[in-house]
Amino acid sequence: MKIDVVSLFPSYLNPLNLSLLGKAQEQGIVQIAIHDLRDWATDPHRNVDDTPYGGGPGMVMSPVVWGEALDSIREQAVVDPVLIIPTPSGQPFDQLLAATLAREEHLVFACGRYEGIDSRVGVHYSRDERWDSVKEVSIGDYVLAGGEVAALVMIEAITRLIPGILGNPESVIDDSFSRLDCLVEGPVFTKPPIWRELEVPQVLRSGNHGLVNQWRKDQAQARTESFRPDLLSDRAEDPL
Ligand code: 6GU
Repeated sequence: MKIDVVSLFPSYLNPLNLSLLGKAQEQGIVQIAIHDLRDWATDPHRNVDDTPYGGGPGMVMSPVVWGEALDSIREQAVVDPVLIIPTPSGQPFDQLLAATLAREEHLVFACGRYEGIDSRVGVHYSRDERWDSVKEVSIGDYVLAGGEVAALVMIEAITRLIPGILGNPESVIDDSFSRLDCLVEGPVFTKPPIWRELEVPQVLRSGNHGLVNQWRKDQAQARTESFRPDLLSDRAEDPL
């Protein structure tokens, strides 16, 4: 998978070279390129934003600069990329969307700052048949200062679903939100069996796999009921 990220603060994306993703890049499973949006600014001050039409606070990022950046990335591409625009007003990012995007060959993240990117950018590229699709995506109900951290979150969630990236493919299947029953996961324990007077539940040390599985299901159900009742009412389908 090829991933391009365009940002005014390229060093925000440095963590992509660490850990699992760093290894995946060395192995050639994923190729990540970070681009500085300002490289495509053409005016003498290399501005990338301007005041909003209709008034109001803050600045809006220029469609002209974004157009140059995204066209030039498309020129280098070998397949039609998916354009992802992180924004708190987008569709919710969830495990189903992560799994869908994990099957794509080329993703381009356009990270906005300030009050966001001129809305015509998304409209233009969704009409451009040289792009597979455009998705405006939010990672949750809160506002970040820019799209960079949201892109990091999405890239981590997406790439760990690519075959060959995780050491143990089974650990993907068992994660919260990816199981058949769409529950969050229950508690986990390791040695020692007693730590600061807290004991690991006896059933987990019983060696009875049937009892262990039933206990884990019950725990997952209880935890979901208390923290995420919305997951139980939606009956969301299995993403994998
Ligand atoms: Cl994708 N971007 C920003 N700036 N804030 C957010 C977000 C994205 N998702 C939640 N809050």
